[in-house]
Amino acid sequence: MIASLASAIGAPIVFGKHLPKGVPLIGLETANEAFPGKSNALRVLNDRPINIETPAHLLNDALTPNNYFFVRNNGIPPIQVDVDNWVLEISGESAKTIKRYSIQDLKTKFENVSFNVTLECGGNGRKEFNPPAKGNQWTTGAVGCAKWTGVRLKDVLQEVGIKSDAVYIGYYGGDTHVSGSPDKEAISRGVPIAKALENESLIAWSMNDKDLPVLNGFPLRLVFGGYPASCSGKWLRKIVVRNKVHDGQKMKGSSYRVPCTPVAPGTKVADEDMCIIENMPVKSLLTYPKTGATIPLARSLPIAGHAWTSALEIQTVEYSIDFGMTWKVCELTSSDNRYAWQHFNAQVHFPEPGYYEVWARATDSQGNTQPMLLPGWNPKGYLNNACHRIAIKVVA
Ligand SMILES: Nc1nc2c(c(=O)[nH]1)N[C@H]1C(S)=C(S)[C@@H](COP(=O)(O)O)O[C@H]1N2
Ligand SMILES: [Mo]
Repeated sequence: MIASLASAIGAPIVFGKHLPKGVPLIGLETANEAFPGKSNALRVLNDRPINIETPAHLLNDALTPNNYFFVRNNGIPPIQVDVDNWVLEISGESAKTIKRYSIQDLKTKFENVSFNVTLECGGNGRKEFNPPAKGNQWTTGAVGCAKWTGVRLKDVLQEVGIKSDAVYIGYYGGDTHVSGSPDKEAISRGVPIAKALENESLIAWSMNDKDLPVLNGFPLRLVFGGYPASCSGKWLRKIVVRNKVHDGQKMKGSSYRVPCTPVAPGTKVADEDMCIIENMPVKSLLTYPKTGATIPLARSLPIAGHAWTSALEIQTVEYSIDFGMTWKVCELTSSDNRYAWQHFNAQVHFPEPGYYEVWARATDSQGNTQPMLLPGWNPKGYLNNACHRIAIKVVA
């Protein structure tokens, strides 16, 4: 009994023999019945549609475990998925033919590849904007980095053939609109054709060497690094090659768009002055320690986290303990591949007992860096890449 608990918890239970019979361990995360495959340590923002985020300290792993990966649903996921009979159709006015593939076809006809790719919702950090924006009030947890395995979208598009007038691809998924209406998509977005043809753009069936979790798109999804995760269609059923910017659900109006030129907070912006978000900004997250940690003055504090960008790679990560007056450089790992997050760490010394904040700031290979407190306000609260802050108390 104790042995099986120890293996579930991932550590020996040192005084296990004294644990009263029938008493559950509070450190053991039980399966979450409402959200299959997801840890009950995640934070639920909405349960219809399901939107759940990951507390920063649970993102400390190099690759985000499937049960910790955030979920952003716009609609209701398909209830029963018949993997063997799942069909992906490739069509659209700029496709040379219409082709249909089973998952087995994809696995056998095209080179299977894996990339570690960070996915971040365009609305991550929305909670900090003022005046506030409607929508899920994400704090910092609508991000994760997983190993995705599948086939390159470009290989599949090449076999289908794309016409010279192709400018965009759009996706359709197997989820349904919250209203239950069968002829309304929950979401149907896409990317410019150049993005679709990138080496790391995938049609994936696996996350961290396991099937995709039901809530993350099982059995098939798109994965585009560096773009808002809304482009990475889940429960993927159809890809259309378009001769114009895809006009599916949540491509138009103010969805996943920001003002084409900066505006003052609270400004009303006409739809035609809103531009589609493409590359996501450089960002970082402190995943160790958990905010609120207390340490003795005599010790230095190890800090750790990840940084990511849509550029080639992260160049430096720095930290500050004096509200941004001075910065010190962290150690930084190199990138596994483009769009994988990189890990940083440092040993922090505090001069005297008291309250501190550790702030982290990343700079990428294009010289882009993070704003200390907030980037420009926008009506829908997208693209908040402000420095992440954690609170630390140092005691004598
Ligand atoms: N079919 C479908 N694909 C979708 C969505 C959706 O609701 N339905 N949500 C999108 C949005 S807005 C985001 S941020 C990502 C979230 O991916 P995740 O839930 O796997 O973390 O999926 C995208 N793909
Ligand atoms: Mo999103």
